[in-house]
Amino acid sequence: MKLVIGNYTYSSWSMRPWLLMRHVGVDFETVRIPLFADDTEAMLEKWCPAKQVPVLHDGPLVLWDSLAICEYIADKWSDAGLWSEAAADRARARAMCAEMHAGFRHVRRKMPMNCRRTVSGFTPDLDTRIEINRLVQLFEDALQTSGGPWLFGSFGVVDAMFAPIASRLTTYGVRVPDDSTRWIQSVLAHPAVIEWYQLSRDESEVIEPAEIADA
Ligand SMILES: N[C@@H](CCC(=O)N[C@@H](CS)C(=O)NCC(=O)O)C(=O)O
Repeated sequence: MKLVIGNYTYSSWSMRPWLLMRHVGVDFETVRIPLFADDTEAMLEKWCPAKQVPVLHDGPLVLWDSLAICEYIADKWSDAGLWSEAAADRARARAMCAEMHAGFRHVRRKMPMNCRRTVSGFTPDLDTRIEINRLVQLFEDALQTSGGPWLFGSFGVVDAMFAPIASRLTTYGVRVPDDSTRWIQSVLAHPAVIEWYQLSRDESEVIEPAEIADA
């Protein structure tokens, strides 16, 4: 299998399936396409039908969307328990993933993922604050129902889908309630996340729009 991704530092959609695949122990090769570089267009043309990352190549199968890749891994490694056993929990986790996949556009635009640094003095604007509050509500509800340490008890697709949010909240120094803080700490301590951050630190590309200035 080959997983085509963007920059470790900035590509939050790439991070999600990559973490899940590392977590499960899938044997795969990473193809990295640095975004906004001279050869990005040609590389996307070669590997990515929708000209976006991530893309999974598994033999003849080409899957061009982060959530679809996570679903495929959860199906193929069904023993890994990447979705909750109980139908109601599974449905709630899927609703959270769908909300993440389709929403939080202010958080995504104004708090770009940046695994290489922290930003001091960041103050979210009102739209971003409203979305952060919604994220916290989702985390607190899931964690209080499951008892943690992961959103639905054990690590699953939903934790991988929200892992870049844990990264962003840390980068921008956003304070959240205790249960959410503990979940963020668990995400940052996950071996796959530690490896991703190390690979990010090894990168040298800088994408200026994703570099928010300290206040
Ligand atoms: N819905 C897609 C979104 C993927 C996406 O927006 N990827 C960004 C990088 S994180 C990208 O490929 N940008 C390059 C471009 O649009 O030219 C998914 O979830 O996989």
